[in-house]
Amino acid sequence: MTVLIPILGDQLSLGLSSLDGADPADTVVLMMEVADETTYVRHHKQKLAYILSAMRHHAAALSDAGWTVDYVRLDDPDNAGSFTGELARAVGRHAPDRIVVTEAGEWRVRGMQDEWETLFGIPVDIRTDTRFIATHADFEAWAKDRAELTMEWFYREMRRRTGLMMEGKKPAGDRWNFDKENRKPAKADLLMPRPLAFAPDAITAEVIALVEARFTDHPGSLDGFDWAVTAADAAAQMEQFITHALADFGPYEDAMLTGERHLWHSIMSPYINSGLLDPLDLCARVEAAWRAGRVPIQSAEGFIRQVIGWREFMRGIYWREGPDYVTRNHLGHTRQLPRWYWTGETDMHCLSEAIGQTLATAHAHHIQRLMVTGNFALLIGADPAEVHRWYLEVYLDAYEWVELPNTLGMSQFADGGLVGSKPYISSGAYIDRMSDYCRHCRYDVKKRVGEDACPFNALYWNFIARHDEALRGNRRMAMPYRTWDKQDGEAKRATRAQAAAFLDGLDASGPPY
Ligand code: FAD
Ligand code: DLZ
Ligand code: SF4
Repeated sequence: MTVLIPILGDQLSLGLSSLDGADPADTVVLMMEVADETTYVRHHKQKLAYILSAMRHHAAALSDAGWTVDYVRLDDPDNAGSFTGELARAVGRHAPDRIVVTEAGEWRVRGMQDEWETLFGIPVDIRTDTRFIATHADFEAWAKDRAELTMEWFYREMRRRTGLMMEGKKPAGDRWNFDKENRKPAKADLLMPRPLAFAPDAITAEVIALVEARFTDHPGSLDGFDWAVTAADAAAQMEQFITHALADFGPYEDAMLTGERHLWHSIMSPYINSGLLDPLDLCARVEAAWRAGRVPIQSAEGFIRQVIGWREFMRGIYWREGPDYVTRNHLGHTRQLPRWYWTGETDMHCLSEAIGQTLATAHAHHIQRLMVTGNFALLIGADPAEVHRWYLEVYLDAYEWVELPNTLGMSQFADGGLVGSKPYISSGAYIDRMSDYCRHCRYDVKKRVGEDACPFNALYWNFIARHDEALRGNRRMAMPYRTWDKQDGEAKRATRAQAAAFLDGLDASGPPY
């Protein structure tokens, strides 16, 4: 009797549910590098190098733990190029009696898994991914009778369920949320904590050469690749964050600074999304740091809310809304993104910083994604499907289950308010308040019209005017509509003309391929 256990590139956890109860003596673990996964979007080169290297290191860790691993490399001449094709070859090689697999993270691959039983004529046991707190059924049970899905209520459920930051039935510190103490702008600080940098070992160097040679038309640069690619190194990065950055995570969560890529963020998303770190273990360590008096409550609570609140909530929305979620376009936006989204070459400093760092490292922090690149894409009326593809391509942590609801829902309002009750839009004033970007920019953030006026300003009011019908009734949009209504006809006309001229001149030409 042989059991075949395929492990996908974002399932790199030794405690994966498909391995539960398996006997190494009669199990073959299958890992597959396949062309379809490396090209279903043009992933950033660092994302490809990270996943392939982490997969190869994980295969070694599984072997060390006593498992028999059948590993198919991308450059294997017989590689079938797809999960299903490679599974067919593995069924031929090993003649398994059954297949056991942990459910895939996204609809596209889940659809393949559902076909395997019929295709191969053997039982396929598709198991729940126990690395998440809420199962699909749990989320459905929570969501089904609610008029609105509010993350905060879901988050409280997750707190109760995990016991994280709880004192019996009450939240630690007697409050569920300490955000009032957060959201401060930051000043340049020479003592700012830095994440660890991991020099590529021989396996990573080999993968980097493969990616460099084979994926020349993918965005991003491989220079300076310094991601952790093993569970041990990811754990060291976690300790670095908890020891040096977590204390100030809360206060500076929304801050942005020129040249500072990480600030007090954890950079944990690549590792928890691919399986090198366990999100609950990470949260338990964060809570322990607070209980030991090493970090303030607003930082520990703020961090845990992102992981057991937002992360789980986004996954719940993704699976509940179904495979058609990706086609939503509530505001009817159709514009292509400017080509400089793939080069960073724009004189808008905030955008050149956020995009430049993205191309250099395959990472940007949340406010850069939401209030710089996302905000701009929404204000110019970019096609949400294209915006979604861009985010899925360029970030190391991007898998559709988490990227899509963040992009299409939270950032582009394309689901009409399911994830966010109002569009996340702002003029230049917000960026000026939360960053030093405007001080380094050729545009004047205080101006709305004129050659040197910050483009965000006219675009913001143009968006408000353009979407009057869709948004005026939204009570959270009452304030901007009141302000717009108070402006005289000439000011309105000049603002809209400024926005129209900017949009006309925008190099809205889409990706360079
Ligand atoms: P930290 O600021 O240190 O936060 C801690 C952890 O909380 C993160 O590691 C992450 O796991 C979790 N988290 C925080 N915010 C969110 C959120 N909104 N949704 C889900 N998890 C969250 N996150 C991804 O993991 N993958 C994506 O593809 C992704 N795409 C995004 C696209 C857009 C348009 C936006 C606005 C956000 C996106 N996010 C995505 C959420 C968030 O920006 C990243 O999780 C975060 O920037 C990762 O950096 P960090 O690990 O330093 O996060
Ligand atoms: C993202 C990715 C890439 C680029 N390559 C592979 C691969 O070659 N083999 C693999 O098993 N997984 C890869 N992945 C991650 C998968 O796309 C991910 O596991 C699915 O999206 C899960 O639904
Ligand atoms: Fe961005 Fe406008 Fe500030 Fe320039 S002035 S950095 S374009 S917000």
